[in-house]
Amino acid sequence: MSNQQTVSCAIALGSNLGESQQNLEQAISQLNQLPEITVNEVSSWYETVPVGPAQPNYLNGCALVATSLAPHPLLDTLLRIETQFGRVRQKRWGARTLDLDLLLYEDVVLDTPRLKLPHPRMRERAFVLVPLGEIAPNWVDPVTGSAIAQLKDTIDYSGILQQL
Ligand code: A4P
Ligand code: MG
Repeated sequence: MSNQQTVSCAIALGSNLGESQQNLEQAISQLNQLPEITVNEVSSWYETVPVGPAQPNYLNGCALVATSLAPHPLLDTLLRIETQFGRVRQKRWGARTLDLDLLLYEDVVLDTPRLKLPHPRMRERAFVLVPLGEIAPNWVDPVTGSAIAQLKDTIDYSGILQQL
């Protein structure tokens, strides 16, 4: 990625089907192998209670990356990697081998049919804010003006079962 302008992004990872920890770790290494993406930080993995319909517990985590990709091409890259892991979209909020969500792209605020930034549900979710708070506590959410560490203080942590 030398000589290219890069931006900082936060990505959420989740899996509750198959070998979840292996899926998450392989997804990180696939991201890092792309010339347009460098993974700079990865949180711990957390076992979490599913939000939404009954399904197996999740493993969740977050990563900070530098990328030369614009927001939509970055989303396309994340969706492509999900598909490589055999993810089949059945129902919304259903079980999945790999979910990669784009949480933050610098301080960009975007509301398009395919991509919303920051991720619209990140502020209410312990399975996002706990791992993100580990690696980016001072990142300010451009919508609320609150740092991740502050947002983290406003939520219920009971869905976080253990830190691996
Ligand atoms: N999309 C729009 N904005 C974004 C963004 N910032 N990042 C669009 C990623 N995608 C974004 O996503 C549906 C579409 O959202 C994408 O095609 C993209 O164009 P999806 O991954 O197919 O569907 P989904 O993940 O089932 O739905 P959604 O609404 O993204 O669900 P969430 O909010 O991601 O929740 N419980 C625990 N404990 N841990 C989890 O990780 N995840 C979910 C899914 C539910 N419960 C969970 C967990
Ligand atoms: Mg998703």
